[in-house]
Amino acid sequence: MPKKVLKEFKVEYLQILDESGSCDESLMPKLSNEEIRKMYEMLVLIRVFDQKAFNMQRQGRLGTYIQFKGQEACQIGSAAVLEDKDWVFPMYRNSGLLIARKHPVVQILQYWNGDERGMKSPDNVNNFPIAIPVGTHMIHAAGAAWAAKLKGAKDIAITYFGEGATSKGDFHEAMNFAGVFQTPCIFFCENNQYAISVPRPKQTHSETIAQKAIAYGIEGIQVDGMDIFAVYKATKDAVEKARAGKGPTLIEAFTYRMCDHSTSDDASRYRSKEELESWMKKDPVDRLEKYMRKKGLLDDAYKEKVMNQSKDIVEKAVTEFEKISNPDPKDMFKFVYVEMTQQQKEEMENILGQ
Ligand SMILES: Cc1ncc(C[n+]2csc(CCOP(=O)(O)OP(=O)(O)O)c2C)c(N)n1
Repeated sequence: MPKKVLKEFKVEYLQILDESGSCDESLMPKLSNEEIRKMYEMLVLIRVFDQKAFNMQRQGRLGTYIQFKGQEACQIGSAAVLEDKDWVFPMYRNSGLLIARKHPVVQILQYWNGDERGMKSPDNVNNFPIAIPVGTHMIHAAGAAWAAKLKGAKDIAITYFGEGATSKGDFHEAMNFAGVFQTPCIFFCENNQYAISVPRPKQTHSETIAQKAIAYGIEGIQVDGMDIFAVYKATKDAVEKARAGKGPTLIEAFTYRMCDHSTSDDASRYRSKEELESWMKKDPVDRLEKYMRKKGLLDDAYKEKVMNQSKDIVEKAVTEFEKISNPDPKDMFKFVYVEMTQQQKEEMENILGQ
């Protein structure tokens, strides 16, 4: 007996700007030249920061660091849509996103040097601290979005995570909750193809991450994560929908980590040089640059100016960081609760000998 088709689904893909820097004008979001320049300046700034932080870790000047090279368009393109009061729940690979969200560069360095004070969000900007545990912050975002809805506020929540995190229960719980309660929550997956050394096909049998939304009655879309205009447009659509009370969206940004997983990793042990090189051709910063050259928005002098101003911002932050970076190890114990427990006192004594 032929089976009846109950329902059919599709997964949409969005690319606006291709590798050669040509853009599909019919899909292009409304952006002024000034807004495009601002995006470019942010892309360069966070790339310069990323490289500097990595170098500092290698020089023994920073405890640890998680690079995001290759994923800049995901972070800058989506942040460009958000308002300060929106609730942002980032992951460890989101230092670039935080910079775009007005988080002082000096504090980000402090944080990666083990000083938790670095994660104090600037006043009037609703950034949560980055989540080091994989995926746990997705449920916080679903809850914050629900709170905004109950309060009748127009704020939305957005959470960022890797494709590996979608194998965790937290992802499914958060998505289910957001779907059932139609919370204004955006799930932004930076699918960089690897969860440390585990490639995406070993992480999930789904062909896309976007299709996982279907199971929860949520809209899902895959975008070219190296294309800042596609990321911007998909996030803008999702944010407008959420603010209008029309529920959550899952955005899968198809991207690549052009660096090691962390400063304790060596990606050359599990990825080929050829694979990396093929993704380098899609580089999000080069791509926007090509587009801007074609449109007369960028020339060599402007490019150099942006590079110099980025280096200047980062170097100033490094100098300031090195002046103030002297956390007292006792703080780890002293600031967990208002008063230290007996156990903490003993731990402090055992570890620090006082
Ligand atoms: C709850 C938890 N389990 C395991 C880890 C160790 N760990 C750190 S990163 C990572 C892989 C995550 O991959 P993905 O979610 O794809 O994000 P990506 O690092 O690629 O950006 C794992 C397993 C952790 N930090 N937290």
